[in-house]
Amino acid sequence: MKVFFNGELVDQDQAKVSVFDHGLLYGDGVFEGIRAYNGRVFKLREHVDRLFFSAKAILLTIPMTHDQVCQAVLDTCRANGIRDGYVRLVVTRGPGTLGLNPFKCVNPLLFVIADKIQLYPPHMYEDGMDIITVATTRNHQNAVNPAIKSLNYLNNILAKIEAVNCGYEEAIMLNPAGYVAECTGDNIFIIRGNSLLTPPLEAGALYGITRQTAMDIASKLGLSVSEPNLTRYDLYNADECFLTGTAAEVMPVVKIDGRVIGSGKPGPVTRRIVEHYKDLTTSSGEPL
Ligand code: PXG
Repeated sequence: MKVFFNGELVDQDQAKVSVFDHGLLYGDGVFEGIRAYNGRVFKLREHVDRLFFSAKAILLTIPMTHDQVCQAVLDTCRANGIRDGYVRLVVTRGPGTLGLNPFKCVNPLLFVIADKIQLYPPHMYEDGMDIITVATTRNHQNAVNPAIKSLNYLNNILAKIEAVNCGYEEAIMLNPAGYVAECTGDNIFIIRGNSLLTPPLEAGALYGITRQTAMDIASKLGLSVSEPNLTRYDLYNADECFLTGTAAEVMPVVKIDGRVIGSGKPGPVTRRIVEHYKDLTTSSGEPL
């Protein structure tokens, strides 16, 4: 496998990160997870935009232009013959001293891995997922703002541990005010009548690329789309529920905290959104 590393494509065993890299020592860096479908990289510009916004928020200078980063993603996919796959794009603060000060790191590191991913068992896309709310709250926006897709994912990992320990694949995280924020690696949506609802970004949701795509699809289908604060009561009493993420795609949810959602099967509106999402992923994107 070829990895784009420090400006060039190298063999994977040449792609080695220093133990002094602050990405490793402190989780100081940002990343993106991007998908390729049918020989096209889906929503590449949107992902690279978000990478630059995350980097700006942590005062990290990406050592390449926006266009160069897009090109590096395409080159890495091509070098590995990827037509359907998953890209991990990472920028770390780079090697520095054994101290927090990021200004002592002078060479940020950018690398791109193009590989495969299977996040959830395939039957869950048919049967729907059963999820729970966990005790770990989403980071406060004045701590590590959840809008930053940083290498510091411990907040989400702690929630994931709770979910997996209880036998679940995914968990709902509330924000410090008690409203629904999102899941550990996915955004959350409910359908109520003709309305699609999802927590606002300020509730602690990541600006998900799939989230935006689902909202666009729902508008085209004639649903009213809004972003109100949601409580668990709203989730329990929804007609339908689903999760979105680049890796997860659109995942129906049929049970939350033991409460059956709607009919207990993936709902008709969710199924239509899934179909439209599949059409979009296979017909749009930057060609490889
Ligand atoms: N919320 C969080 C916290 C995420 O990390 C999403 C929502 C969905 O965003 P997109 O833009 O992908 O629609 C994410 C992204 C994994 C994994 O291995 C998950 C994500 C990214 C990379 C890896 O579970 N989720």
